[in-house]
Amino acid sequence: MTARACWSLRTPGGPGAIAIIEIEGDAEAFFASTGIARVAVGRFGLRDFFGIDRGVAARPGERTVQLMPHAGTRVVRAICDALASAGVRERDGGVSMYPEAATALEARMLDALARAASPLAIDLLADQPRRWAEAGLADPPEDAPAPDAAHSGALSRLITPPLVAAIGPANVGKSTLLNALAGRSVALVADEPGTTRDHVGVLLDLAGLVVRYADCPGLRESDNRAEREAVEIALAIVRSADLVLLCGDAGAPPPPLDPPLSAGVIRVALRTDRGRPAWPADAEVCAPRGEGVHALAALVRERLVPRSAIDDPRAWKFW
Ligand SMILES: Nc1nc2c(ncn2[C@@H]2O[C@H](COP(=O)(O)OP(=O)(O)OP(=O)(O)O)[C@@H](O)[C@H]2O)c(=O)[nH]1
Ligand SMILES: [Mg+2]
Repeated sequence: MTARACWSLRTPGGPGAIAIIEIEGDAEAFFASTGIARVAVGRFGLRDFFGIDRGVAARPGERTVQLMPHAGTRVVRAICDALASAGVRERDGGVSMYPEAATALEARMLDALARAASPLAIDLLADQPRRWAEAGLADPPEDAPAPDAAHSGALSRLITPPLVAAIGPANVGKSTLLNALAGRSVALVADEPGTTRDHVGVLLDLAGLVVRYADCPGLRESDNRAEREAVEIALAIVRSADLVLLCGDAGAPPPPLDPPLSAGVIRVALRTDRGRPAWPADAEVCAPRGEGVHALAALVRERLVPRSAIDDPRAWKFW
């Protein structure tokens, strides 16, 4: 199915007890295509919604079905996504988890605001209805071209945190760096190669950009199977990262990454209290003293979401 049924959310978005998702159209085709067990006209019953949640399904009319799942935003969103996958489309123009929104663009903006991870996103998103109106598109269609095409990808990182992976030889201070960036102790530190066995993943606010940060085990030869596997996992994380911090002791160069990465790389010289690096580092840090930590955070933000994108006054395609 189909354009033969469409859904709309009857209850306000945001967490609550029960949401009502109303489907209008060919109800029999709706049950057949979604796998939700049929409800007869005028009846209701407990139903499974795509394995996501169980709730009441009601059939107040021949062509109307109401699904009443738990109203946590994630549950509602997952069910709406599953409806979309089953071919049930959102009702044109108005369906919204945000009934207070005057336009579909405003609803999209409120939805992005609810999901946005980075503080930097808030003002930018809130300003979007004004910017789109200025561009002559007060309510742009879903497939409207992005006025700032060059920047949309970077700015989207303000909504969905990008992955930053720190990697390098063992015992050079990678976990100490993470603790300094986090401003608290999140990773174990010890003067012993192989201290980080499994990667440590945390959400970090780096100069206003929230990133998923993975502190990886040190790269080193080992007879230990678990340690070798930890290094394999670390390399897989690095391959999927948006940005890699290739860390090395200021007194010894970091290893070249082989194969070369598609992601950007920042070469970070650590433990600079023991001397200046003899290799071209992009950042020099002495984490226990806090030296170079803010500058590194700012460099990460600049590489992932450049200031030129943040300051671009044009409308941003954030959906
Ligand atoms: N002198 C000095 N020592 C540091 C500095 N940063 C970290 N260390 C010390 O270096 C040792 C190793 O630090 P870790 O942060 O555990 O190093 P790592 O790279 O995470 O090590 P693995 O997890 O084994 O790969 C610890 O004894 C730290 O206290 C620094 O800037 N200067
Ligand atoms: Mg470590």
